[in-house]
Amino acid sequence: LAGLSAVNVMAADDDTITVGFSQVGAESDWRTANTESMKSTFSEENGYELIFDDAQQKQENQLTAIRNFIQQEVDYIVLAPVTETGWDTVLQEAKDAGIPVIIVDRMVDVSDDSLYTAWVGSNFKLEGQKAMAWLDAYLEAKGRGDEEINLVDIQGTIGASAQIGRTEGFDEAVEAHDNWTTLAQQSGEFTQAKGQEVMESILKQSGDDIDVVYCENDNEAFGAIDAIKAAGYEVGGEEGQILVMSFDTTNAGLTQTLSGEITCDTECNPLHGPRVEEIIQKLEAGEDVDKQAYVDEVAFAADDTVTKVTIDGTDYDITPITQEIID
Ligand code: GYE
Repeated sequence: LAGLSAVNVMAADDDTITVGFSQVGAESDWRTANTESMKSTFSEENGYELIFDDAQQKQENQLTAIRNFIQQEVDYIVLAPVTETGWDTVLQEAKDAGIPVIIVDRMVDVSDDSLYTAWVGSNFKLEGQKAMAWLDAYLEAKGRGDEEINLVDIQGTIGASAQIGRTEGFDEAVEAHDNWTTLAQQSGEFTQAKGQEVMESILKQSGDDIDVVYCENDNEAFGAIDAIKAAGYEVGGEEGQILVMSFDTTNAGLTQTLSGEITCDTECNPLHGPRVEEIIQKLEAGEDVDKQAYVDEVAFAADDTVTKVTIDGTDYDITPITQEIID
């Protein structure tokens, strides 16, 4: 019996898949949910050993983490890259070591696509386009379609796919409207503290002129809303108020949408653990995997003024938020 159980233990050990995960940091609620999804998926009881590294939003820390994973001869490297560029050398090292790399969430911009095996994440540009199409339809429905509208963009971490795509969606929509003007465009680094700080300084310069604040994630929106209220302005979707938009649809973000402080919150799904696991299981079985896979996402609004937008011929629902959806 003793011998048998020893064999069983050995067999279990051999089956264990070691995954090194280089995570961006813990800058936002979205990120926390993403980390939890990865940790609960790649658990011991599911047959994995997860080596988790938090890079504190610094690429140099991610480079070190990946090199450590290579040295530890992990079976798979999973990378949530802070920015898009600067990965060629280290990914070549992983490739030379024969370790498959799966990119998750944000994208990498590499000269040679064979430097990673697969990517899964969101279409950040489409998120931005949906949000701005909602704004366009919303202002139109409120009879403000021809009014001069002044916008502020609190950007994410500069160079991150989530920032690049959402900023592109914003810029293109502003360019398409003669009566829309960008008053300020500055990074809030995807954090509440920086979102608040940036908003405070923009309010000092041009508080009375701001119509819309486009925050590139929920945590920035929380900080911006605090700053707006502290400066004596009202947030909301009516004329005379500052309309706040956001991304991520975290619990707290949707709660602020329900209260009307965020007027539109566009979804960005953080639950990538099972998606990455599916890729790994397919690779284990010798099956092909998609090189790139986008997650389907929706958007929520404080009310039902606009319930649908159309982008490049495709319709997207905008759902009025309710407490049941948050629960
Ligand atoms: O929107 C933000 C987080 O890359 C999609 O990173 C992610 C973004 C997310 O800090 O909250």
